[in-house]
Amino acid sequence: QPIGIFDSGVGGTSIWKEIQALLPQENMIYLADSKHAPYGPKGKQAIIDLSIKNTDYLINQGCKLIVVACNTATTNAIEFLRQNYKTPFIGIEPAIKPAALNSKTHTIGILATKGTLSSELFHKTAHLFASDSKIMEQEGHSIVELIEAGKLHSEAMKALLEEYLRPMIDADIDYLVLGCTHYPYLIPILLKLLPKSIKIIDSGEAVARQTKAVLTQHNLLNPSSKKGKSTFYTNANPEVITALLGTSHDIAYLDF
Ligand code: DGN
Repeated sequence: QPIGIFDSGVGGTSIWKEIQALLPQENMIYLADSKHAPYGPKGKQAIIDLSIKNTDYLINQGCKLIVVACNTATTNAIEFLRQNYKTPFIGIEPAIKPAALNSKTHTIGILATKGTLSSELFHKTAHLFASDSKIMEQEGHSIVELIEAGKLHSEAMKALLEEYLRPMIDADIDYLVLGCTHYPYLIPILLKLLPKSIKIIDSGEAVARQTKAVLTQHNLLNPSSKKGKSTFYTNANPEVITALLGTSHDIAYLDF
């Protein structure tokens, strides 16, 4: 039985990478709902409806666990999904807690989508774990769209990031939290734009560890010692995923 992963686009493949590295024997099916990306501006009910559609597809493929590899869908829909399906769900939230715990300047930056930054769950987490820190929030307006259009390494992206990072650098943040699963692909660009004193963190590894823990707890780990197989389905141009992951993967167009 495979692990199912979905995102409002190609960004969740950054989470797939982490799970694959930790659990190489697992089979996985990745669903990139690029056609409806970004989910952020759609509102809660629409995000729940899309999450149901993605979940039903993955469950029909026999998935034993679903990873909601999207901060926006997690904050808006995971509660509903957990209440309405028997399958275990893993979600992703911005790594505010480790950033705030380790910050020396007590000032951290977060780059995330509007849907995540305006959510109740984000505010709760920020209040709980970062009440001693100043949080510089920046909405990553247009970043997801550029990545979905295959323009990760473009001048437009660099210019946007420079604009978004400037106030954070000026405010002396020492941690930058990447609160969207598309953003780990920005790391090589960010490293060139940020002073060395600023560390970048995301939640990918934590999600992989949590996936392993929940599979173990439910006795669902694949006992095979053979390398698992991953299949990627996208309802947009498959080339965008190929550009991120390379040509050695099974990536197909699916109309959903
Ligand atoms: N990868 C999604 C996330 O982590 O929030 C993209 C957000 C979106 O759909 N706007």
